[in-house]
Amino acid sequence: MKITDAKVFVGGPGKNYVTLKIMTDEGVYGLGDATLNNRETLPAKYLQDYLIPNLIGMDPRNSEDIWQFMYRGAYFRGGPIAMAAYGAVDMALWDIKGKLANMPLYQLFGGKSRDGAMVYAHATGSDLPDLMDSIAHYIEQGYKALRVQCGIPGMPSASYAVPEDKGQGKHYISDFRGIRPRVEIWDSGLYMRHMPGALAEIRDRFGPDLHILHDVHHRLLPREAAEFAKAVEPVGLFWLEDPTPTEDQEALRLIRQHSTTPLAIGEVFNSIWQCNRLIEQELIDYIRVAVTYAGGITPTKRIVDLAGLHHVRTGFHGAPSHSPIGMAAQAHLNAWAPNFGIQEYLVLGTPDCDALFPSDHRMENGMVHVSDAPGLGVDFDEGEAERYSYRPGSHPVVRLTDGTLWNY
Ligand code: GCO
Ligand code: MG
Repeated sequence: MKITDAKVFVGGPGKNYVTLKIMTDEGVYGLGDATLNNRETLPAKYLQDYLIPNLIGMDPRNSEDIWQFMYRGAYFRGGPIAMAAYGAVDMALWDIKGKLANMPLYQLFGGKSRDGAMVYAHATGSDLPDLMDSIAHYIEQGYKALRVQCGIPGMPSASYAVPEDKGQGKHYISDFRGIRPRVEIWDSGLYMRHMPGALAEIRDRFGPDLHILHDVHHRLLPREAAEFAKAVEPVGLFWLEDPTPTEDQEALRLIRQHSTTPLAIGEVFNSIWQCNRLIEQELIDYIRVAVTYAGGITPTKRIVDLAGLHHVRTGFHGAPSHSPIGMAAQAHLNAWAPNFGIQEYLVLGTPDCDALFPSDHRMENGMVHVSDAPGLGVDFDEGEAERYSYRPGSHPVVRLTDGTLWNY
């Protein structure tokens, strides 16, 4: 069996999804996702210029050897762009394998460990009362877990993932006004004074059963993060996410020494080598990698297995920028993983997105139920894809009140 051709598409409804389609001489094709938010053209180029010319003629069933060829075979290997490109190839090869076996992917991993995988959505508000309304709205829809973010009184501009005005969503995932980023102003002191009390009020209002998550988005210093994690202990968070920038992993030890608040890290990691120590030393509770830019199913499954040895559970990244193809790969891992924790899930549900990526993965009452179709269980409509093309976008940049550049 041979790979005969492969194509890359960039675009989608309100997103620049990077979709790979690998064709074979037996007519079976596989789909993969290389979407790297706001850098989408780069994994696409890596696929077109370097990977696809090498893949043609290879046996698509040898997904392990092909992964090693892409990773070890590249002298300058790894990094988010290359890993997103390898990830798309790896997903597409697993898709082909599942279709050849006539089995959904979770069966190839070891079968189902659960009927539905709990997900969380993003509740957000320009201020605390606005956030309370957003939480109530999601609870009505059956969500059991919510990430909660709100505007901070006195903050010179809206902060991470928070709308400027009451009742509005916010396009913080991509700002398609162009390649030059907007600037957000950040003050850690204001945040530290407001947010623990806000989280406590949320707990009081919604009771003990709601799983409350909160994302600091890499903005605190290690000592501040330790203080924050300790202050929010009585709230009983499901997790506190990215309290500090991820490069300095010793910071997690300081936070751990001062608090039992569960910690979730890893949405920007693209390799097991970036999280193996954090996992082995049990400095985190949830690993947040995404199957797309962690290099695909093959390496992500290794991370999940390592995590399982150390009581670390999964909480795969699933920001709105993720394509239904990457989310489908995660749905299969979530159905199987003995150490599944939760899944961030915001992608499906718009008619345009469903038309581009038809699938029967189902979301009901805050749980994802994985498709039983062979392979990934998601398709790609090339006719629909013609409606879309790449639009340049950017994340905001963050500055402190004195102008110093900070972590977005
Ligand atoms: C999350 C993330 C995202 C990121 C986004 C950047 O927890 O979902 O922090 O919201 O900001 O993925 O592209
Ligand atoms: Mg996050």
